This record gives sequence, structure tokens and C-alpha cells, in this order.
Amino acid sequence: MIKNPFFESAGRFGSRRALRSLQGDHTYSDLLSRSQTLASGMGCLVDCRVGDRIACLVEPGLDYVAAQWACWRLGAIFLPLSLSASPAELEYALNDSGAAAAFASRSLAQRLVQAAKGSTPILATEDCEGIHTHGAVPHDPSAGAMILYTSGTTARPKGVLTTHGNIQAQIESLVEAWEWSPFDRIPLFLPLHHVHGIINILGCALWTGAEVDIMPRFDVASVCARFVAGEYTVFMAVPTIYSLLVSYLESLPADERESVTRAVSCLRLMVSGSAALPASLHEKWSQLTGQALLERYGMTEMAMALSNPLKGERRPGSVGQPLPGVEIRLVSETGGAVVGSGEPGEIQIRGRNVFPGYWNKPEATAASFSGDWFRTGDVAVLEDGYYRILGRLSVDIIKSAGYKLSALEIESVLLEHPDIRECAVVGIPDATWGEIVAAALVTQITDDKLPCLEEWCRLKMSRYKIPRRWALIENLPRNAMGKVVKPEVKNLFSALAPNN
Ligand code: MCA
Ligand code: AMP
Repeated sequence: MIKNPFFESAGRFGSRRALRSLQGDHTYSDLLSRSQTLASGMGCLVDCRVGDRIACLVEPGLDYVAAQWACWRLGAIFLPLSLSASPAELEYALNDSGAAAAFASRSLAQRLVQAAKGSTPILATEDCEGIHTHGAVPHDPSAGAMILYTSGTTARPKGVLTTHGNIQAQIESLVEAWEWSPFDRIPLFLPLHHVHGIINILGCALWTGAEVDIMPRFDVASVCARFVAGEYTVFMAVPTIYSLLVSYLESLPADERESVTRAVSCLRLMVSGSAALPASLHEKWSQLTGQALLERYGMTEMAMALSNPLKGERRPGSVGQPLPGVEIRLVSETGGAVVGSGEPGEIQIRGRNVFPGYWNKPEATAASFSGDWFRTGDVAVLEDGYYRILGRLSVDIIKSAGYKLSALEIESVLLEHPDIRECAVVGIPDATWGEIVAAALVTQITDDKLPCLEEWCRLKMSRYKIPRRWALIENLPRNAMGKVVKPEVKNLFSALAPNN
């Protein structure tokens, strides 16, 4: 019987340390046995069938990995929920995925109970100590493995389904390109409901027998202290984090700064991705640390597609070349023809890394493919053998702190507020956050009541989606067809003083 490659390699790495976390250190054998226990417990508590979706709201650490592997042992689809999701967002994910059950750390279970409103059984991972021996499910590369929710050009997020075969292709491509080894040690502070944390960091590390230092959140001072202690060989983060690191380093006395930058210069690889890395930040980081950041480009629907080389020129402002196993073409936005070097076109991707479709959304799936090519909605140009991202086809997609946000989704939530008549949400450029969410409102809410509106937003959406800038206006700028002119909305914010 074919076994999941994760369990096979974990078996080989046995007593090597896999995770370090606030809960202690855990070996690969610990991961295997805890995932076996959770699978037994889950199998005991719910009648789980192959292909069932199991939602998990679990803090980063042993139980997160064990829950992922337990789902796979049962043949279920792992659905990691966001720790920062609002009750409404959790409810949407449970309902849209039709989750058979949801597992949570005991401290988080109450959030799920509220969100599920009795329609999904909620179980605490701590209660999964069952003795039920589930039948071993053969590993099927074409079977669903994971669903991640992504915000896009629709008002509601879509579930991106990936198969075991996709995950294997995504990880093997990165392990080869970036030469992962069992001697690598990497910190993990990114959220574990997105590909960057799940595949690029946790997945690649555990696939190769490396060590992951799990932190509950990004804390710039602790990360720098660990650099100095020589704890890492590899580092991966979003551009916002490099920007926060630069500000922190610049605030340190010269001798302390020097000890951090010297330590950073010893890492074998530092990667940036999830959003555009400004060339100025790339250059600043090189000046400070001597490290040339490796920028890569990816998307939830296919994980990583393009990367600057491990060996060779890492060009600031560019995302490099296709990763192993990934095919790419650029297609003209107007004529639909494949364009050549030097001409801009939509990035389209083909390969075993590309997902089969959105969960239960055949129309959205059909619209996102052209034959077997996945249409990313991002526009790029090929220059001297390197791809450079120019922007996105949709003005309604915002990238803030590495999170992909949908302006339409935020607008539809704001419109649920009884005092908001009309609204338009845009992303405005920001040196630290990439873009900041800004909302123009036609409303009777006054400036002094904006903190109450922000409180209301917290119940409805993740903190990272809440607008940071507000413009209270009489009418939204519209064209002759009555459509809101988003570039004009953006301009409103350059004319206004910041609210906070
Ligand atoms: C936080 N703040 C913000 C934002 N977020 N301000 C503007 N815009 C924002 N988006 C402010 C808060 O108001 C607060 O300010 C201060 O920053 C600290 O907030 P906090 O929530 O504590 O921030 P944090 O926890 O330090 O988070 C920053 C972060 C986080 C670590 C950069 O946003 C993060 O983990 N981002 C990465 C997301 C990610 O992994 N994306 C990958 C998905 P004040 O103190 O004044 O109140 S994309 C993907 O997976 C694809 C496949 C790919 O290509 O990788
Ligand atoms: P997500 O769906 O959250 O996985 O975000 C994917 C999107 O992030 C892509 O479609 C791009 O718009 C953006 N992205 C990822 N990496 C980069 C990068 N290096 N440069 C510019 N945009 C990026």
C-alpha cells in the first residue's frame, strides 16, 4: 500500500528534532505518534469518511501538525482555520466546506461553538485520546488533501482545494530549487492558514527532516536575538517583515546592530514573497546584512511558480524564472495571444502543482482556467530572462502585510452596517504594509464615531481586513455608467489627512 510521503520520511527521521515551540521540543517520532493518537480519537468521535472535510482551529505547534497528518491518515481533507478569523468568517468556512467536524485546541473551542451554531460537531484536540483503530486509508495522490480559503474577485472567499499530488509537487519543486537539507533550521511565525507558512516553511522543512522553530507570532526583538544565537540557516518572510526588521535594526545602537547583521549574513538563504518586494528594500537589506534576498512569486492555487535562483543573480524587482516542474506563459490581456519577451501579459501557469479547482464552485473554477492553464490575474513581463510583476488585472485585490484581501468582500461586510449607505474599498500604497486598506463611506457616521465602527468591524472580519483609513464623503465618484471609479477613490486618500 502506498503511504503518505510525509509519514514515510518522518519514520526515517525518527529521533531528530522536528519542532521547537513554547510547548517544548518534538521529534519526528513524536509527530507520528501524536498524529496517530489524534486520528484514532477523531475516528472515535466522528464517523469520518474518505473525502470529508475536517476543520481545525489549532495553534501552531505539535497539535497543528498532528491534526494535519491525522486528517490525512483518515483520508479526510484538512481545513486549517485562521486564528484571527471573526465568528462570521469561521461560520462561512464551516458552512461553505460542509465540514463533517471541527477540531480545536480547548482554549479555542468556544470560538468554534459560537460560529458553528450547532450545525457542525466541535471537538477539542485534547479529548482525542481514543483507542478506535481506524482502517488505514491508502495514499491517493489525486485525492483532496487540503482546503485553504482565499479572497479574490468575488464577494465571498473561495475554498482552494489541493490534492496530495499537488502538495507533493509543490514541496519537491522548492526542496530541489532551494536545496533544503535535514540540517536546515527555520523560524515559523507566519499564519498557518496560508501557503507561505504551510507549504514553503512547515511542509518543506518536515519533508526534508529539517527543524522548525515555531513562534506564536512575529516578534522582531526575539527573532533578532535568535539570529544572534545562530539558531537559523534559512529565513522566509513577507516584505512587511523585512521592512519591520530594517526599522528595528536602524533603531539599535551600532554595536547591537552590528551583532545582528553579522549573524544574519551567515544564513544560507533568506526568501521574500507573498507580495512585491520593493527594489529599494531589497537593496537596503543587502547593504545592512550582505544578504541578497531571494524573491519568489506564488499563489494559493498553485503554491510557488517563479523564483530567483539560489545560485546566480537575484535581481531586485524581479521574481526570476519558473521553478522545477512549473510551466509559464504570458497572455495578452487584449488579444488573448501568448506574448514574447518584453511584452506584458497575464501570467498563466501549468504543472502538477496547480490545484484542480475551487471547492463546490465549478463556474469560478472554469473562469480561472484557459484549457489546462491557470489564469493568475497577475500581469508580468519577461526581461533578460527574468520575470517582473507589473500588477494585477483586478483593482479589487489588495495585498496588505502579505495577505490577499478582496475589496468587494470588505465592501459587502461594511454594507451590512445599518448606517452605511454606500462604500468603496481600495488599497493605498504604503512602505511598510505594501498596501493599506482604505474605505470611502457615504454614511451618517461622523469622524468621532469611527472607533465604534472599527469595533463593529472586529466582530465581522479578521483584523487584517479592517480599513485603516476612512473617508466620509457625500457621493462616491462614479462614471457615466454609474460604476465607482476606484482610481478616484484612491486619490481621495492622498488628499485627506490620516485618521490615525
Ligand atoms: C497590522 N497593522 C497594520 C496591518 N497589520 N497596519 C496596516 N495594515 C496592516 N495590514 C498594525 C496594527 O494596527 C498595529 O498597530 C501593529 O501593526 C501591530 O499589529 P499586529 O496585528 O500585532 O501585527 P503583527 O501580528 O505583528 O502582524 C504583522 C505581520 C502579519 C507579522 C506582518 O501581518 C503577517 O503574519 N503577515 C503575513 C501574512 C502571510 O503569511 N501571508 C501569506 C499569504 P498599532 O500597534 O498602532 O495598533 S500569501 C501566500 O501564501 C502565497 C501563496 C505566497 O505567495 O506566499
Ligand atoms: P494568495 O492568493 O494569498 O496566495 O496571494 C497570491 C498573490 O500574491 C499573487 O496572485 C500575487 O498578486 C501576489 N504575490 C505573491 N508573491 C509576489 C511577489 N513576489 N511579487 C508580487 N506579488 C506577489
